[in-house]
Amino acid sequence: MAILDILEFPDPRLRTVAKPVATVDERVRSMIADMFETMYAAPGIGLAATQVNIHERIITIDVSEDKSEPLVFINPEVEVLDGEPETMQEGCLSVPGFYEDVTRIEHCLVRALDKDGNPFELECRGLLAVCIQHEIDHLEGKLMVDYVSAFKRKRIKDKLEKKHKQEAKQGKR
Ligand code: QAP
Ligand code: CO
Repeated sequence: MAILDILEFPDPRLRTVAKPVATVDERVRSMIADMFETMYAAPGIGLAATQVNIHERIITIDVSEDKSEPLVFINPEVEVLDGEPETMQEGCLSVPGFYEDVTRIEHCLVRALDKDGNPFELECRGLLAVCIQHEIDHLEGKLMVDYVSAFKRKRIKDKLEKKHKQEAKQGKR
């Protein structure tokens, strides 16, 4: 297992549209193990493969209090169930230090493959529903910052670019 580097906004690689996983094999399961290790170490509640520069449709999530409920979604499809939009403050490991209001439907049905390649369905509400939609956005090259004003997005970009320059100077990147 390994902790992978997480790409940070405005890295253009975060805009890649991920490809479906053709076969769920040991190669895929090994990437999933690395994604969980990376997500738990961060610590985060959700990670899309795109964020660790793997452009395949894989998501790891654990929204439990004690990090005891790992969920894997391969080739996920989401169907919005209720028309009830909810606004929640979201964070993102690829946009560290920033939390922004995003409005999403908080009840959805997800269809995906599990780590053995078997199809399953999961009805999601609340934080899990929000998180899965946030992570599926990553697989489409879409980011939380795309939901805020251009002015705010520019400010976030400038601040993160400044941080990246400082880290480069200190040999961290
Ligand atoms: C996505 O995000 C999410 O800024 C998962 O400095 C978050 O795990 C969906 C994190 C909230 C819905 C609601 C963010 C860690 C983790 C940071 C995360 C940071 C350290 C974010
Ligand atoms: Co994110």
